[in-house]
Amino acid sequence: MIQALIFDVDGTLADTERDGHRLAFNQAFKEAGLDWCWDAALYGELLAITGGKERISHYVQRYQPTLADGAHFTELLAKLHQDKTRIYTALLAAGKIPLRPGVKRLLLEARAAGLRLAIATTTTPANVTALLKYSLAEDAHTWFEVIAAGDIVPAKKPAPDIYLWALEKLQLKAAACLAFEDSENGLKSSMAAGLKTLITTNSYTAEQHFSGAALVLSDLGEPNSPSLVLQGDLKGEAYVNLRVLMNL
Ligand code: XBP
Ligand code: MG
Repeated sequence: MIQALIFDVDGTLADTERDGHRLAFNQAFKEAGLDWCWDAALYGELLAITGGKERISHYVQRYQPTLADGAHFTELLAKLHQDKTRIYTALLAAGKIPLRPGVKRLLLEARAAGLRLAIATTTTPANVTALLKYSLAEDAHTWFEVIAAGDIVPAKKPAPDIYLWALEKLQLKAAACLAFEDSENGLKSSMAAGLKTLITTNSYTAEQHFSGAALVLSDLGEPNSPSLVLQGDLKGEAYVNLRVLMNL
């Protein structure tokens, strides 16, 4: 019997990457006087590296190698990421990043049915609380019993660490939970933690491989705009509701 739902954040709760995180990275680079500009295509490549700090390091190693071994790179990296997080949370506070279809509806249904909620994400904790507060509800961070985010685990997705940490805090076995993800890195992480996983894709992940996922959909859907099934079977339902989850 499913007792808890564990949600990824970026790409799953909201489509945050192309028009959110990416713009914040670029603005932080500009404020630092760097002429780095991650266009949508390059950012799609860089998303293979999870974690903003790790992503910047990867970019520097690949495209700005002379900077990579500079003595001050560590400080520069920390400052760039702090600035980026400030800029990104301001974007969220301005209400610029809406939730994806069906997310609020399913969360409310799950809460009404007494299901426990958790988050397992690579992103920085401040980004999670800001997204929940400004795009879901003022007190929405209290809806989630566990918010497993960012650097609290040594290895980011696709490693299972962040999901194992969330399961530990929930004191639940993987079989009692369902994971919601958007990317191949995320699916690898949740499956390595033993979790049945529902995927909703987006423009950056639509072409990725999701073998092993319980369902792959365009989104969670709404009564007036059904989910598109890309892999698996909604068993006659038009969008993801609790019946769908219990039948997985
Ligand atoms: C997505 C990520 C994060 C974000 C950027 O996390 O990999 O790194 O792209 O956020 P998930 P930070 O899909 O697991 O939610 O800069 O705070 O890392
Ligand atoms: Mg994601």
